Parts: sequence; structure tokens; C-alpha cells
Amino acid sequence: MAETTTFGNATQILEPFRGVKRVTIEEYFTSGHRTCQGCESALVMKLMVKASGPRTIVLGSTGCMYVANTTYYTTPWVVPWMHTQLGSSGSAALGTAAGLKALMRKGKMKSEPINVIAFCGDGGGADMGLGAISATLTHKEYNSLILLYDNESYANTDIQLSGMTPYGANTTFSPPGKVKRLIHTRWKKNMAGLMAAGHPECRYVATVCASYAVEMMNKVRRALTIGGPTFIHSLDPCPKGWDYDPMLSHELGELAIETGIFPLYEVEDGQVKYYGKTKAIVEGRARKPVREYLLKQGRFAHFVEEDLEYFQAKVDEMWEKWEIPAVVPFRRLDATKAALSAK
Ligand SMILES: Cc1ncc(C[n+]2csc(CCOP(=O)(O)OP(=O)(O)O)c2C)c(N)n1
Ligand code: SF4
Ligand SMILES: [Mg+2]
Repeated sequence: MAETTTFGNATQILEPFRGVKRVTIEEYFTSGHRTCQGCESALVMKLMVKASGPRTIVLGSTGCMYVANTTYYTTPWVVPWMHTQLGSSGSAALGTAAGLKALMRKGKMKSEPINVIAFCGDGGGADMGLGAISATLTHKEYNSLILLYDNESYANTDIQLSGMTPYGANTTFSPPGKVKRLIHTRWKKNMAGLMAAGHPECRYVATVCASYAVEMMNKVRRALTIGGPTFIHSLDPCPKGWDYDPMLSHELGELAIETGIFPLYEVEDGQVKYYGKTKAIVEGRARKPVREYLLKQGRFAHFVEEDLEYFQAKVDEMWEKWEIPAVVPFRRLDATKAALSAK
């Protein structure tokens, strides 16, 4: 007879790893894949399932983390894994969580909390599958984590620009030319802020970067422990798409945070908490200039001074003018008041 606990929203209680020495040694994403050397998205997959442990089902939408991880007759996944269509990570997460619950309720499988994680790329998640993710984040009766791994392009089909591609970057859809230096002039979407601000039933949203591996795993553990629908956005340096030496992946992840371009924070029950080096920035540490990050990547090699200044100004604005710095983009009321009184 099935236990009743999982008919509610019982979750596995995954305590945070207190330091790197406490991280479990078992791997659930191992050899057998053919991602590029220095691929941070592959590292995210490895850390994500290390954090969740063996009683986990992973679903993944089309993209590098599907194609490069499923070479015929080989797989790096030790836990059950299933591919889902490019725009459907949200639907796959919700359907799987609901299916598990129904099977347990009917006594057709042992009743126990099983982690359901659906990953998606930035193309599949922030562009094509945004609606399905949004819908899933409204269903508080099902436990599922959606992890968006953001390599800032449709990488698998040869680096087309997505809504998450940074301003000015060279992609196969935005090659710089003599007539027009910058083809892509739209600012990147603010996915974590959008998910946190717009989904009152979602109790946990976080941003992560695998350069800070233990913290990253602990955010996954927190999301799964809290339960209901949750969302994590990871920024993943991609040597092929960003055009840099693979040995720089870790450093570029750090620089994205140290320059303030990608803030690290979690929103739990409506409370914003910055962490890691982002917390230090909020507490007064100077941000590194964005050029230190941008000029290490071939996709920005065509930038001239004016482009670097524009990029810096946009990041400054995010920190100095947003209602919740680097999280919620509305202008701060005090800034508005000051502007009005100056007139
Ligand atoms: C509906 C649909 N349109 C287009 C494709 C072709 N396609 C396969 S992977 C991919 C890129 C996905 O980009 P992203 O989600 O960012 O993942 P990444 O490849 O960057 O890991 C595309 C366009 C597809 N599989 N399905
Ligand atoms: S193209 Fe980028 S995301 Fe895809 S496997 Fe290579 S490094 Fe990883
Ligand atoms: Mg991508």
C-alpha cells in the first residue's frame, strides 16, 4: 500500500554540502558524452545530478545537452533520463511529476519523493519554451525543478543568436560586417527576474554559475527540498560559441560575476538574497570593468571603445538604477522622485 506522504508535496530533504570535502563522491553523469572540451554546460549537468542524488529523473530538451550526451549506444546518465522536444521542458517536468504522483496514488509504484528535473537551453527555455515553463511554475501541487543552462546561443545548430545572447555578440546570425559592425543590438532577457517576479506559486528561483560548484549544487539541493515548481538559471561559458581557449571556462564564469554582468542571487518566498561574490559587490566591493570579461572572447573581438562603454553603462544602470539592483529592472522610486523634483 502506498504511503500518503507523496500525495502531498513531500520532498527529499537535501541538506547543503558544507564545503567541498562534504560533497558526495558518487557520479550520476559520467563518461560517454562528446561535449566540447571546456564545456561548462556539461559540468552543470554533472553537478546538477550530483546535487540531486540517485532518486532523480532528468528530462532534457533538444540542444547540446541532448545531442552531445546521447551518442548512439552510449550515455553519461546514470539516473533515468528522457529527451523532450525543444520547447517543452516545462511540459515534460509537469507531466512527469503528475504521472509519478498518479502512479503512487494508485499503488502502482512505491510512494517516495523522487526528484524531477527538466533542463533546457536558452533557446529552448528562454525563447521557444517560455510559455510551458511559465505554466509549470503556476502548478504548486507538483514538485519539479526547471534548470535553464544558458550558453547564450542556439549552440547545437551552430551558434545562432537567442534572446539570451549578449548585446553585440558575433553569432552565425549576427556576423559583424564592414557596413554594420553590430548586427545584434538587443539587450539580453532577464530570465530569473522574470520567473521570480511573475510566478507567485513558485517559491524558489536562483541564478548559479558552475565556477562556484559547491554553491551551485547547494542551490539545486535547496530548490528540490523546498518543492513545488522551482527554477534555476545557470550561466555557462561555451568555448565554441564564445570563441575562447577552453582552459578559460572557469575564469570567464568568475568574471561574469565579478563584473556584475551575471548576478548570483536566490529568491525564496519573495525574499531576495545575494550570495558569493555578488553579495560582496552589494556590500561595497568594486565591480571589475566589463571589458576584462568581454575582450577575452572572440565573439566580442569586433567591439570598439564605444561598444565597450555602452555595455558598461548598461551594467552600471542595472546596479545603480534598478528597483532591486540586478534583479528587478523597474526604476527605483527614489530615483524617480529625485528626477521629478529636479525638473
Ligand atoms: C522545434 C524545433 N526547432 C528547431 C530544432 C533544431 N534545433 C535543435 S537543437 C537547437 C538549438 C537549441 O538551442 P538551446 O536550447 O540554446 O540549446 P544549446 O544547443 O545551446 O545547448 C535547434 C534550433 C528542433 N530540434 N526543434
Ligand atoms: S558548443 Fe558549447 S554548449 Fe555545446 S557542447 Fe560545445 S561547449 Fe558545450
Ligand atoms: Mg543555448
